[in-house]
Amino acid sequence: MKRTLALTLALLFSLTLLSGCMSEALANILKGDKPTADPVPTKAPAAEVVNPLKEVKGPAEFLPLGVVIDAPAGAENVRYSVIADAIAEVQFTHSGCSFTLRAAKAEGDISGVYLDFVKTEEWPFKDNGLSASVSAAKDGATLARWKMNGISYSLFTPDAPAPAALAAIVGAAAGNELQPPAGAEVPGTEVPGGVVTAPTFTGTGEPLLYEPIDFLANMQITYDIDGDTVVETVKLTEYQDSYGMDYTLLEIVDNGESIYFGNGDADMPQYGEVLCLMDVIPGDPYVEIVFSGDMMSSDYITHILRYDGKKITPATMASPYDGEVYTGIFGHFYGMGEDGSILIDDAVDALGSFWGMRDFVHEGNMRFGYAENSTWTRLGDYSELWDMEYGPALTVKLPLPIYMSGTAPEVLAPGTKILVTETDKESFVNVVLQKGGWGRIDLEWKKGSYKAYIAGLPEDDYFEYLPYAG
Ligand SMILES: [Ca+2]
Ligand SMILES: [Ca+2]
Repeated sequence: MKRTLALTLALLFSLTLLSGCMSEALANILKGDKPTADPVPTKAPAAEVVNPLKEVKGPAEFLPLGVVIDAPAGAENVRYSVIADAIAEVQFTHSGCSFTLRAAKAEGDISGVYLDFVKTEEWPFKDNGLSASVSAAKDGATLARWKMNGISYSLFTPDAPAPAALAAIVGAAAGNELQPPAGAEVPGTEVPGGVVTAPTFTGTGEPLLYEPIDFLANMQITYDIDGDTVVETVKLTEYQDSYGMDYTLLEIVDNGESIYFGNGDADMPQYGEVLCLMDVIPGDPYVEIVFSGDMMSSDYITHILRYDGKKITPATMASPYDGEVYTGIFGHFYGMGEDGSILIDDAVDALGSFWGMRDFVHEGNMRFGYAENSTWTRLGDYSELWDMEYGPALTVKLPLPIYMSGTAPEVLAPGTKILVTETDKESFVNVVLQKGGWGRIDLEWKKGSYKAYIAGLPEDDYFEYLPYAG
């Protein structure tokens, strides 16, 4: 719970990013507009003003961006930022130079550095056939850029680093030794440690697919998904029936034979919003297929499918509402956390509706469930949302029992404004108060009802308006 909370409090998600589109701010940065920590004020509603550069607490907060970077061991003055909700940035000093390390799931130059470089060299990585492009300016300022697994990286220093130091830091960030050109002092085997790098399969040498292989654009991919060294083709077909309704069907073609998923055996998205291969369940020879999208009007479903060479086994989940086991996980697939949990975002009903994210874990046999102590945590910035007419903030109408800071019993007076930030959907919501502080409100959900009771009274009795969606 703590991790997800910390992770989400600091992030201003835009749903365009969730669906994989580049945010305008990011697009501008890639075009050459420098991010600024001090955005020009606009007349747009306060909630829409997004500061593109946001300092965050640590590398865990980069996970929603799908990147994993950190400063190397021995680094000092380490600072973490997220730019335009898309680029992870770590600033640090090392070996007498200041460095800025960036990573993003994006094409092009993410460095934000616009200098006239006098020379550019390709420095090869030792083991993967890739290289980093290293450019130096007249005064020694140096920029290294490389790309791995669909992620662009840059490392910039305005100082003049020793080639060995630069190679060691790039190598540490990339998880692969970098070889400076002949003549430069070759770094020892001692690469700075303490750097988090993408885990790798020990068996086949293939990267572990926490990083998804996205094939939504083509809706088709050829890959060995069952680990038998022969490739399969995975295809998504979108079609309309004679009434104009949209449907989807997944097909795996293995050795000339087709096997289907979605023809009546599961709720399916009307079209794909996430379609990728990803090793959601590690430790087996299979690469799972993740297919997620909207079934109809913001009812999302996520299918995680495993093909073992004979049959497709879909992920299931027991509904927290009625205990029934359903095929698929209700909610939109956001990605995976570094601990191997999967992140699902969805509309959550708890004293009104909000868009939240929660950790799920694989419990075995393709059954998924909430991670222990996880909660649905509101996504988005809510610091300016207190005075809108129909929520999301709630105005207390009846004296409301609450546990301030989770433990101190108190009663909130009518007129108090609160905002739901978190819920387990079982027994409580956490709220922040406009006047400051946070508290926990005990709720009871009766079976089959999306509305809850507080101290025996229906939730509606306590508030002037509850902003439920749909
Ligand atoms: Ca195969
Ligand atoms: Ca697997």
